[in-house]
Amino acid sequence: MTDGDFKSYCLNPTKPTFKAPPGAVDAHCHVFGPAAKFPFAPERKYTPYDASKEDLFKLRDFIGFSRNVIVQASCHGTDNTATIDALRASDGEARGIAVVKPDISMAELKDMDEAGIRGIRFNFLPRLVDTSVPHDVYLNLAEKIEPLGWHTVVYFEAVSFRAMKPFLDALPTTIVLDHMSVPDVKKGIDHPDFQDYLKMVTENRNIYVKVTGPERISAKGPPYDDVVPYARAIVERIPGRVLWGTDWPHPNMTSHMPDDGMLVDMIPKIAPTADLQEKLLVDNPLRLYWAT
Ligand code: 0GY
Repeated sequence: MTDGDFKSYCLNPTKPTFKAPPGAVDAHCHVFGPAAKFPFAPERKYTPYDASKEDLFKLRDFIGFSRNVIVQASCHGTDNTATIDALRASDGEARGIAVVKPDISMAELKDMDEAGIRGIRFNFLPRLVDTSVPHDVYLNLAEKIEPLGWHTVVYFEAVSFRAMKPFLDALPTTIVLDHMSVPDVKKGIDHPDFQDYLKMVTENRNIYVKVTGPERISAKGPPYDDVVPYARAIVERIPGRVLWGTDWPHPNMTSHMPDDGMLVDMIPKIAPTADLQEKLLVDNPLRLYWAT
């Protein structure tokens, strides 16, 4: 287990100059703890600082957004109580993504649905989780949650793209890819690795992509200009299947801590027209998370 180098998220973010359209959704963020009430998982690979639902909702208002999608992160394992506690406190303005055990019952899934969970996350990063679990285990889980109208959120990095593709092709649900699957920005957008990825997300109409996580993808650091062409290429190629989020409170960052206001000000660079912004921030997340 490692402790990150940061003791908190950015406490004094810049007020963004970009004005998000009414109803905008931050579709990738987390809550952590407070550990005294919601202990972290014993098998976790890092220990984040506490990041409360109150502070998440404060940030949402500060950056001019209306809603959140709270994603269960590996440090809370399969105990989704902190995520669900935040959903229940959100007055319907938050939905969630859970991480569940393979033997979870339909009754438990229905309780989660009632609380606002709308999907489950499969994490394939060796630095975060045990990646020896066979893909069939995840396929069975996806089949289990499909009748609820839920989707699967899949987190892997570009280096595993070719190994992951048959799994993505086999998933029966809508699929959301975290952090645009972390492209290697040193290769350039014309490299076959990114072009093949772009082709897959264009052709597989089950797939949505989160154009998030520039702080994890950039080789140069803020203001993450080296990530913009990747996000923009995806937004322009599949405008009806992209999502945006802050990734607050940026767990497990060791190089620097991003300014969430500055991340919001990247939006017009990656979605340059009002129409693209409306799809990215409102239409697409509402269709995926608030249709029921
Ligand atoms: C993220 C990214 C990270 C952490 C997790 O599940 C997690 O612990 O997703 C990461 O370290 O890349 O989505 O915030």
